[in-house]
Amino acid sequence: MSDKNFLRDFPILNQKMNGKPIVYLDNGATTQKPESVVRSICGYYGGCNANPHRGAYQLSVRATDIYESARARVAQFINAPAPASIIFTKNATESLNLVAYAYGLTNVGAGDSIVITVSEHHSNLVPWQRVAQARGAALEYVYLNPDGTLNDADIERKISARTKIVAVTHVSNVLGLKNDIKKIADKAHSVGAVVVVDGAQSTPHIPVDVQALDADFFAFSGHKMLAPMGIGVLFGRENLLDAMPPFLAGGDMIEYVEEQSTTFAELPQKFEAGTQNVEGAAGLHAAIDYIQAIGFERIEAIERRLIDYAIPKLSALPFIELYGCAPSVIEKKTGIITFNVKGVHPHDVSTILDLEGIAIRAGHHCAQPLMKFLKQNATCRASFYFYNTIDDVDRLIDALKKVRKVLRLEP
Ligand code: C6P
Repeated sequence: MSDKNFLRDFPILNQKMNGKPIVYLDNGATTQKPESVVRSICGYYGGCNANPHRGAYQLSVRATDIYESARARVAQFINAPAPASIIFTKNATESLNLVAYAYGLTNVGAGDSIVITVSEHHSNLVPWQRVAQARGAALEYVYLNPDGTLNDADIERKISARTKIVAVTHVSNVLGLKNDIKKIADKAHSVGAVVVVDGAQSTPHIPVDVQALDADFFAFSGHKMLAPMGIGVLFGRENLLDAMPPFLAGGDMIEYVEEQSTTFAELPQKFEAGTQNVEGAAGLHAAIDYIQAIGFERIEAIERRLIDYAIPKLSALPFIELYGCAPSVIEKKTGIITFNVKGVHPHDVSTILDLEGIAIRAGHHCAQPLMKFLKQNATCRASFYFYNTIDDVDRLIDALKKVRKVLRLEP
């Protein structure tokens, strides 16, 4: 299948914006959905909709089967040891909050430390600030080398006997660089800490094996990997999840309720209070089927080809500043390129590119401490997925050449 052929499955990408064929380069924010995913949602509502786990009638049994088979598919996709270790949430943010509140508040005390990196998305930062503040613990940051990679000496320094939790992103949503999770997990485990991995930007792009990574918790969102919005995943080691108190309380997460006390359901129901997003689970199942039919080898090769083509072209433009794109880090890079146009605010760049039909993200990318570390208020970000093409990169480059001219900074 040539790159172009994917577009048949994504009708949204075949339309025009401002009279020009759309070039969608904001896949780090959310990806587009193939028709098979849209069909899976319609199929669920057209033939199987009912409240799962509650009815003894056929439709409810069907809804339960769809929901639970999606869970089994997710477990297989990330090589989790059992479906019971997969908790459905609404997104990576909720998954990370679940760990912070249910594990963090219970296991972190005064004088302990939580270690995160300065490149975390706010979803893997603010919850830990809140836990640290609530418990009188220290929140310590691992900083970066000038090329954007994590500083190994700082990892060694910061993870200490006081550390109870190390929370780290698998791939930065700004720099697009992969972190060596196994190495960090080894260090964390050597001091008895658990490792929480934010997989929001890795799971769609590279194969994830939570056992090989030795992750204690691993969070991601469906919508960044072709699935609908509103479905997310938390993987947790069963012994840790078993020992944790529930996060949300209500229907379907209980075993028995007395007037003054409650016993809780087994995993995974203990962490899934209230009516769940069955349509989202069906869509996530279809999304995984689609991704696995392509294969990560192919997805990675396509993104690498785009990056290898785009970075030298961007570097050759004297008015472009790139972040996290040095030759020394290219091997660690996924399909995210972050840059600025000298003298132009990223929001203006994005608006001018939009006039050319090109969608990129501009702003702080929910990573303000990283922006500060990079000494930038904001940046532009082009993020690719397998359906992007070399033509898309050419359109981006051509449009960027116009930006400073439109603003009369250049003749
Ligand atoms: N980053 C981006 O444009 P949610 O919103 O819960 O699905 O994902 C949160 C999240 C957590 N971690 C990382 C590394 C992320 O990139 C994101 C979402 C989007 O970069 C929206 S801010």
